[in-house]
Amino acid sequence: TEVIPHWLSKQADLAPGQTAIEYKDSNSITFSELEQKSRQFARKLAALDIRKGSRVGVLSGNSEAFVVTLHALSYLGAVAVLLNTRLTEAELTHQLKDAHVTLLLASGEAVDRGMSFPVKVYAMEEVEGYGEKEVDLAEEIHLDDPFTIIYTSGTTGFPKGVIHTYGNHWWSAVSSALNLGIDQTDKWLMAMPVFHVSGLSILMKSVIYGMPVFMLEKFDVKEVHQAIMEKDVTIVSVVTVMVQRLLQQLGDRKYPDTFRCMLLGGGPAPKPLLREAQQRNIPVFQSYGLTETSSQIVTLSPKDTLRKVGSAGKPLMPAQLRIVEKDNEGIGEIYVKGPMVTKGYYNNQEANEKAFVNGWLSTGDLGRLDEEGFLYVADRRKDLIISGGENIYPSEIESVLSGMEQIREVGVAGVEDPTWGQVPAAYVVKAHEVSKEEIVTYARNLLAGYKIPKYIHFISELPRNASNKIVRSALEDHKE
Ligand code: S0N
Ligand code: AMP
Ligand code: MG
Ligand code: MG
Ligand code: MG
Repeated sequence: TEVIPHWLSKQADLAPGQTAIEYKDSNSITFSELEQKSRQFARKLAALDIRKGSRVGVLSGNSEAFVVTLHALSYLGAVAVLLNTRLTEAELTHQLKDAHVTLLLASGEAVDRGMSFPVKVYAMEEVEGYGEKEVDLAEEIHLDDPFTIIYTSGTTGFPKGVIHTYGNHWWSAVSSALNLGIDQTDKWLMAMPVFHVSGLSILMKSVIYGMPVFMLEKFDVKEVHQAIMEKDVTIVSVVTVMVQRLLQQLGDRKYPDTFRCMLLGGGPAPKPLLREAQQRNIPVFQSYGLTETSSQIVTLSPKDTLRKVGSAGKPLMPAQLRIVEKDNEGIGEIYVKGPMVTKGYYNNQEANEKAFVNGWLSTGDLGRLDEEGFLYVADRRKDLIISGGENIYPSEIESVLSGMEQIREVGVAGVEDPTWGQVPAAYVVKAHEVSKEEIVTYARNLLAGYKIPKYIHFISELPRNASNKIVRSALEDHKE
């Protein structure tokens, strides 16, 4: 397996005084400081018996403590299981158990939510005060070793843990650089959550390129706007709803010429929005990627936006893409292959057997390639709802709501929403009297806020096909 020097130690050697992370209050930390803190924190974590191969849950929003924790785990060879802070206790517990997590590191804020978990929980801030244990820290990175696990939902069953090796992150960062280029003045704004690859991949690019990241705790439109206008940010990653908010915030003004890339991913983007951005000279790079591809794997550059509006572009240099089982319009399932693509889901042989065919990953997404090889993702998946960049599978909401005694059966489908793109609507067949409020209250305990159905309709029966499966596309027409 390929071996490289530990990337943070290397960066601390190559560019010790370079800024690694900058914050909105103008404070910052260099690669050399980040390396020292991370190594120190690694020795504190070693005292908690974290070692090579340990799977450690990390529940935190964007913060320096998160970045230090992540690198500290890499110095120990441990695997970081990154948890979405919007999830409920029930959802998190499932992921902790599925990933065989032995210990959870949580931000103070997450600890304050008072949830109880099946593993021991340590506040990251608290570990800060612990003593250090003398252990050997990794000097090298083996690219085939697993580094992170991020859960992503599937069409059926529970979410699956996507394993990213160091090599996946390495190749993702390199592929992106071969496309966007690296400029000595680059500063990447991170308002995307660290627990999605959209955010995590920015941290990986930072340490691999030696590039500063301007880190915000979360997406706040005023703060992001101000950072682009005044803080010499050159690149920002966004989802569609963020572009909408940013355009509104921008008003008649213009971004600085040094701002060179707004990397848009995580779901479809309405064509009028893309055209507006183009007209206003905003350098939007539309992209296609999945948690499984460690960040974007297909990207469209702004020079092609007008000609190819709605396309996600072409696969990055080391990536391949093909469309399988095309219909008469050329639309079929998107398969991808490349060194940034995960080698598999954690402890899930069934999902792995389904997802991989001769080294290709079947994405479950539908799309077509035009005559020049540009990808158009088709808007036809009825089993997946993307709300503000968060994925929601109807089956997950259906199985939770069916657990309610008053509900006989339930179907869930996405409906269009001007803010979030799509939101879930539930179509409920009652067994006993129940109100919409009671259903929402029940769901709140078990499902993240963005998964709570925005609409609930009571109907007398669900539309089903000949094989008795719910026809989700017919639910909206079945409303009474
Ligand atoms: C859009 C965000 C920021 C909205 O959150 P906001 O405004 O901060 O809300 P809160 O104040 O926290 O909550 C207020 C209420 O709003 C509800 N809510 C929050 N988010 C959503 C949502 N998405 N849908 C519906 N409702 C939402 C809350 O629940 C709360 O209501 P109550 O109190 O009733 O619960 C936030 O949603 C956000 O950060 N979204 C982005 C998530 C993301 O990163 N998605 C991308 C995942 N995909 C990937 O990582 C692969 C693709 C990829 O790598 C990529 C993607 C994009 C860009 C670049 C790349 C890349 O290639 O690198
Ligand atoms: P996740 O793995 O949770 O990050 O979600 C990835 C999913 O987002 C993909 O499987 C697609 O369904 C969707 N997606 C990503 N990029 C695009 C795009 N450009 N157009 C439409 N859907 C997209
Ligand atoms: Mg997914
Ligand atoms: Mg969210
Ligand atoms: Mg029931």
